Amino acid sequence: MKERLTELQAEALEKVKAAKDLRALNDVRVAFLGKKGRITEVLRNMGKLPKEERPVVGAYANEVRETIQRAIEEKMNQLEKEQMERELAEETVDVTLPGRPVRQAGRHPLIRIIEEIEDLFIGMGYRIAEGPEVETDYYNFEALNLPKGHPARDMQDSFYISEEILLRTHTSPVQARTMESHQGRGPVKIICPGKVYRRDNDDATHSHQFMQVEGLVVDENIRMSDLKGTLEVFAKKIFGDDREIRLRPSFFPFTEPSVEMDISCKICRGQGCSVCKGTGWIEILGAGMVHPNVLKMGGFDPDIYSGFAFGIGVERIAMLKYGIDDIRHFYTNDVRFLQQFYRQE
Ligand code: 2U9
Repeated sequence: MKERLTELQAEALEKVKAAKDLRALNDVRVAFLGKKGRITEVLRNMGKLPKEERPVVGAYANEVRETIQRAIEEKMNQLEKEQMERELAEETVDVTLPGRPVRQAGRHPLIRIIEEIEDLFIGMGYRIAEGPEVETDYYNFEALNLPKGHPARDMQDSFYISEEILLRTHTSPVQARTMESHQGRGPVKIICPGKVYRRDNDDATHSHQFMQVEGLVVDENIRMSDLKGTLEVFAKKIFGDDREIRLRPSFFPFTEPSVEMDISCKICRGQGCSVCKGTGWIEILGAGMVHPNVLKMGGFDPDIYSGFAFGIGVERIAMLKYGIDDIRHFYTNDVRFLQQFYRQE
C-alpha cells in the first residue's frame, strides 16, 4: 500500500507540474484529494491492513496528502502570479501618448462685466438686490415718477402682458421695491443687475432685451459730489486710471438734477475720432439725484433724506471696453466670438 501511495504521489506531483491554469490544477486536486479522489480511496481501504501496519501507513498517507496539498498551493500561487503579470502587461498605459484636448469654457463677456461691477460696488459697501423681470405698472413706472400718460411709458415701447403687467423696461423697480421695504429708514445702498426688455428693432446697437446695472444710495446728506466721486471710481476701475470723466446735464423723470457721464476717448486721447464722433468724449451712463417724488413714493421724507441713482447699460460698457461693433454678438453665442474672452481673468 505504501508503494501505491508513493506512485500516486509521483503521479500527482507530475500532474500538478503540468497544470496550465487554475482550472486544470483544481481538477488535479479533486482527482487525488477530493472526497472520491484516489488518495482518499486508498485511505478508505486502510481497514483491510493488519492492525500493526495501520499507524505507519496512515502516517505515510498523511505525509503524501500534505506533500500533494503543498505542491498544489505552490503551483496555485505561481499561476495566480503569472496571470496577474499577464493582465498588468495587457493593461499597461502608455503615459507618453498625447492626451485628448478638453475644450474649456469660460464666462460670457457680459457676465464678466457684471461681476467686475459687482465686486467694485461690494467693495464700497453696496448690497446686490434682485427682483422680478415681469413687473407691475406701478413699480416699473408709477413709483418712478412716470405717471400714466407719460410719453416714456408709451405702449409701443414696452412689452405689456396685460394692462397692469409688463416685462420690466429697466431694473429701477428693484430699487423702488427695496426703498419701500426700508420703511422710510436709511441708508439704502444697492446695485441691481439684471435683464430688461424694450420694444426695439434689433440692429448693431439696439436689442429688445439687454442687461443693466443700476445703483441707488439713499441717506441723510447725500450730495451730487458723492455721485460724481462714485462714478469716477467706477469709470477708472472699468476703463483705466488714465481716463477722464465729465458730467453733462440731462433729463430723466426719476432724477433731478439728471446727468450723463462721458469718459475721455482712449483711441484719439481727446483729439476726436470716429469712435467718439469727433468730440473726444464717449457717453457711458446716466445718473442723477433721486427725484423728491420718487423718495416720497418709496416711503422716504425728502426733507430729511436725499439720494443718488445711476443706470449702466452693460452691453454698451462691454462693447466699448472690448471693441465689439455689434450688440448681436452677445446673444448669438458663436464660439469664435465667445472664446476670445476665455482666458482674460
Ligand atoms: C430709483 C430712483 C432712480 C436710475 C437711473 C439712469 C439714470 C439711466 C440708462 C443708462 C443706459 C438706462 O441702460 S440704459 O439705457 N439709465 O440713464 N438710470 S438714473 O434711477 C433711479 C432708479 C430707481 C428708485
